[in-house]
Amino acid sequence: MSVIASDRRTLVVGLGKTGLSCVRFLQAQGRSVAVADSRAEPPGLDTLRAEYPDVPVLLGPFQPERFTAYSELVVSPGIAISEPAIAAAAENGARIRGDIDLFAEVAEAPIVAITGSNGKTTVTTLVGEMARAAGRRVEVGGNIGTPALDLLGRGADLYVLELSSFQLETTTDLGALAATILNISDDHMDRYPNKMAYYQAKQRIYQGARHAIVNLDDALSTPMARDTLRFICYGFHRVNPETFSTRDDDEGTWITWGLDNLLLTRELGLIGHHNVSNVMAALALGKAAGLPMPVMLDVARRFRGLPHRCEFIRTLDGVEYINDSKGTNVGATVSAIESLAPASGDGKVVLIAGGEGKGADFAPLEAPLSLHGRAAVLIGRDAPLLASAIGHAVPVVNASSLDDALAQARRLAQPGDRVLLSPACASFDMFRDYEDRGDQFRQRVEALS
Ligand code: UMA
Repeated sequence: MSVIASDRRTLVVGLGKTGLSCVRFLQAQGRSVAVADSRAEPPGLDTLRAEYPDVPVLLGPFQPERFTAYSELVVSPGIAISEPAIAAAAENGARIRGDIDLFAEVAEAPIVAITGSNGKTTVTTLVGEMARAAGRRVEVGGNIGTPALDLLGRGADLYVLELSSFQLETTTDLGALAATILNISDDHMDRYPNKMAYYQAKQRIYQGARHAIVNLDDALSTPMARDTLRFICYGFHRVNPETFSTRDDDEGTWITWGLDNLLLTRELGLIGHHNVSNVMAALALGKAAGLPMPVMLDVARRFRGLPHRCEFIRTLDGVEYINDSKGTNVGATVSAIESLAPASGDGKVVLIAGGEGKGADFAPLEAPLSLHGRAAVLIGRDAPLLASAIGHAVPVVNASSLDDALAQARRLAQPGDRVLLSPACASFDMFRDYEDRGDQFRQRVEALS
């Protein structure tokens, strides 16, 4: 079929949450759509058939000759645009778009847009809470869960979107009121040919933005093209005008704006060095969105973070118990140990780790554990691999269950220490998923007496 014959037809590629939201949006606009998914039974199939029985569905391996029949492809984030059938359609003149691109075109309110390799869910949630506390009609979504197009029509006066590099690949001229790349480290290297391609995808968040929120501690956070962007910066120990930063004095470490002290980091409901950075980012985004500082600070004090991400559970016998079950890879666990250690003064970390290591190299855990570790309690299938990687850094004990691990960790910890569940592994050998692992840990810690 020629491009001319199919001129106004759109193919929605992917039938997950995003694909469904795109079909609903395009149908409401009276556009003619078809859907393709490479799986035989994609998750949104039953809903689509019930809601839109007339929408054609192409299932099974993508075929370039079928894709070239469409003038526009709206591609879900789980599918790379380098996919041959998508590349063939593009070659044939089709416009390749994504749900965020469609959203930006019709959004009824300013957008605060957040990406980054780590911390984006925390910052997105925090900015959303700040806006809500300030009385704004805020809608929060994107990669965080609710597809952006499903946020339309709810009377929002502000959108806060978490965006993945996958979503940004297909986004042009987002036009955010405030945008940020929190940080960049290797992630999704199975999808990108190199780190540069991942970085370039993330940089698209700044296209058409009014304010760029720049992390001075990560050069890759800075926009490549500056245009008319206004910068609001943040970073540790860089007291400057128009900058959120930190300063130490006799009372402790302050978060500052320009020369003003705003709040002490120990007042924060979140724990860990990385979360001080996340709070500064949220304050900067909120400032760009016109949120009142006292309200934002109040929320920063109350916000206790998200479950399973360096989540503080309780203090018992002078020992703090932390659930970082989301630490499913070595990098996340290294960061949790490093981030939690400075706040614990003379205290050390008793690490509970182990599970399915997914073939990872555990060696990077050795250095932070040598510095900050009291001991490690190992669980799960790959406990022996972990033991050989970290056995020289800290005393290591094995545990047969989570109960056993907690009992041993409690015995090993000293007042001022932190017991940290951050497994560096997937959970599937012992638990349903990381949430189940974290929930079980939390329940057991809460039951300790
Ligand atoms: N898939 C196929 N064939 C297809 C279409 C999809 O095999 O034809 C596979 C993809 O490879 C992927 C899965 O199906 O493994 C889901 O892909 P999708 O694009 O249909 O996913 P959605 O259900 O639309 O969910 C997406 C985001 N998923 C991904 O980016 C993989 C969700 O982020 C997001 O919450 C949702 O849109 C709403 O915006 C999840 C995620 O894992 C949480 N994100 C990654 C991350 O945070 O690291 C980027």
